[in-house]
Amino acid sequence: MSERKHLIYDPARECMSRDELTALQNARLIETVKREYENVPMYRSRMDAKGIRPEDIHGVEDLKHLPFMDKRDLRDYYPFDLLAVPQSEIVRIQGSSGTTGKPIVSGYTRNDVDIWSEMMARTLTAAGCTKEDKVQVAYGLGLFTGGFGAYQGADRIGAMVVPMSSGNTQRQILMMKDLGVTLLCCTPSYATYLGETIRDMGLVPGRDIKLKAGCFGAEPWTEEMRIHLEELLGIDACDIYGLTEIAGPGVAFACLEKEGMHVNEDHVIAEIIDPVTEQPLPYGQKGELVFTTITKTGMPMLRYRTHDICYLTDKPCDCGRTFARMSRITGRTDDMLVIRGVNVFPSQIETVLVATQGVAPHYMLIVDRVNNSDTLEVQVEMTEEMFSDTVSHIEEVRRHITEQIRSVVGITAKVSLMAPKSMPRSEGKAKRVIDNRKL
Ligand code: DLL
Repeated sequence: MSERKHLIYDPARECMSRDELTALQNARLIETVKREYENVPMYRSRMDAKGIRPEDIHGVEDLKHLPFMDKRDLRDYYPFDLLAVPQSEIVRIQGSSGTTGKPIVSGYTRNDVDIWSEMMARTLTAAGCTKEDKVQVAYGLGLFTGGFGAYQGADRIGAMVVPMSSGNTQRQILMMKDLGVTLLCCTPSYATYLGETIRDMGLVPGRDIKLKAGCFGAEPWTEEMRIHLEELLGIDACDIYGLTEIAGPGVAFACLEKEGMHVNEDHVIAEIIDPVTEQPLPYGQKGELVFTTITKTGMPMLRYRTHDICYLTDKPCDCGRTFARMSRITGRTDDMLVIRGVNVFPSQIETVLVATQGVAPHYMLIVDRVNNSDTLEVQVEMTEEMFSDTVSHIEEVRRHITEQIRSVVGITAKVSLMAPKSMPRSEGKAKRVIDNRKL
């Protein structure tokens, strides 16, 4: 990894001084607010209602005065009423089913596709990608931004792109092997599935499979899962983050230091707010991530509430980039389960499961309400070795997981150990929770 470790796509930008960066952000923010106010009636009326005029915004310091935007706005003004340009300027539509069902779409101008490609080129380079690499895109290519984002970034670098889209797992592996693919882009849950299938096919990473790195994201995953994937595939696994409304993948990316994700701060301004009081929180404090785009022209987003929970840090990174970093996402404000009054994030359970010997990282949380009381069942798959172990050892593992969950989360869950390969596999964003209380 050493020769690839500190590759930087655009050092002039990614390593600029914080003062230069702030000056750039200030100028771009002022311009964005002005354009948004002039061209988007919804945002103009929202600013008017708060008594704010574009002239009141002098830079990042004034961001806190601006009204928020949220996924609801994309639904209420669906599909085109948040465009700041005529529809004829839009060259791409990308969409997302979102985590709560109804679709949302975002329109991108040529400029927006360009900056998104640049952000993804930075992202892949940070994982060690050069034009010598062969990049397999196993994110879905379609309305979902994952596939196109990865394709555009690799294309910008000049790497050899293998645009597989998601699914067709055996064929993915055949191409990976025959073409000597070196970098894989997909969700972490699909990477797990691919890794297991590679082994089931009798192939050995490092010998038959030449992967050296993966850019995984689009769904929450834990540090424990990263370590598991690195061992399974013999690679460096980098977290990448993004959302359709802002630009798709590449809004933030891990470098090979793997300590948080650098936010592309020359294109977006990140804030953390307290989700209840809506007040900005300082670096280091966990809260809801909010983005303001400062170069996007099609559908700019001002103080867009992501509902993702993390913290920001401006501590210098050994890679030399000066962009602040966001931590791994630990959950969403809307996927927090409240079970018998206790707040539970699926990621807490994942941490316990992935760290347990004898179970595979395939799990499902089933929440229900029985006799007026919430119940949580954690279904997790056993490994083949565990499955053929003694009944008493299996029971010991089950008790261990129950204990760990109680100590980490604070509630007693029913733990069900499932037969190997019995749980559904994900080719895209994994569904980990079934909350029957919502039915
Ligand atoms: O998932 C964009 C993407 C594609 C990111 C490929 C990374 C890789 P959406 O479908 O609009 O866009 O979903 C955005 O996914 O608000 C987070 O809740 C979640 N998410 C994205 N990346 C991560 C990540 C894409 N690295 C929503 N860790 C976001 C945790 C993530 N959650």
